[in-house]
Amino acid sequence: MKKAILSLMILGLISWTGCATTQTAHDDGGMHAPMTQHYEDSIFKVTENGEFSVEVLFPDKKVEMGVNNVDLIIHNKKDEDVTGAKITVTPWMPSMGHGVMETPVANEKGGGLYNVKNVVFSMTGDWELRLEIASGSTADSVKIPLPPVGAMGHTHTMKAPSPSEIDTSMEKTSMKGQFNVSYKSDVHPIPVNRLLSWNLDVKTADGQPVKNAQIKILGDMPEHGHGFPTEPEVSGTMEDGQFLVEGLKFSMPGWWVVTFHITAGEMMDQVSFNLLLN
Ligand SMILES: [Cu+2]
Repeated sequence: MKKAILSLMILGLISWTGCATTQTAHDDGGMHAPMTQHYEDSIFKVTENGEFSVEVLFPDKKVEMGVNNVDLIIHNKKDEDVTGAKITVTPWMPSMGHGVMETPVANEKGGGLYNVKNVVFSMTGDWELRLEIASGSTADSVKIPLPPVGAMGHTHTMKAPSPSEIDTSMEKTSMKGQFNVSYKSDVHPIPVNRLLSWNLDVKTADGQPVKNAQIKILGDMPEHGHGFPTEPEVSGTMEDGQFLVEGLKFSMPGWWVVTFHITAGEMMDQVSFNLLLN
């Protein structure tokens, strides 16, 4: 049983690709039906008294001996983001009955996301994260077993570039050079966790507005391997070359890539925009 859970978690860690799905958690005994796992690649656990759910993600795609970086996503009983929580994180090695000297610090990023730097695993083996979470008058704790530390040997091919290397321009030429595309968001700077509409401007390489294009949109968080929580749509042409994108929602801060696949007559091309959200 324990083995099965572990290998599930390892599978989860290895398959960093995939889309965001909202799944009902299987390990809550059905007692907290509204709590769901939001991210396919996370380790999901409900706290001891059922007050919170926690999802653990490793933004660096690895769990290894030494210093690790951990993202925690906290939801309450109603499956709402928990903001302003006080979180104590203790890396614990159950088999050895010890923790570590270094105390990791959780930094709130908004939208229920907390980043914990300096999570130190001082040796290889099986570790767990012990969390104490307090929000308002509610407090609860949870022990989250992690995939074996140091046994992964898995380096993910997609190394996240540093923010300074990411081109965040809002106007771009498509991959094959067929279109010049730019976007405008109805709310700017782009907020997290809010429904947005974009106005997409599509022109041919020589500057002519594009008529009757079919446009598909895809969202991705390369560091987390998940996409949009919603299904945004390009709802049609407003006038030649102007398209309305509705239902966009960025569920968390960080690096997002929004890709548009554009088909117009004989032309077919794609363009990706990078966004760094706070
Ligand atoms: Cu994410």
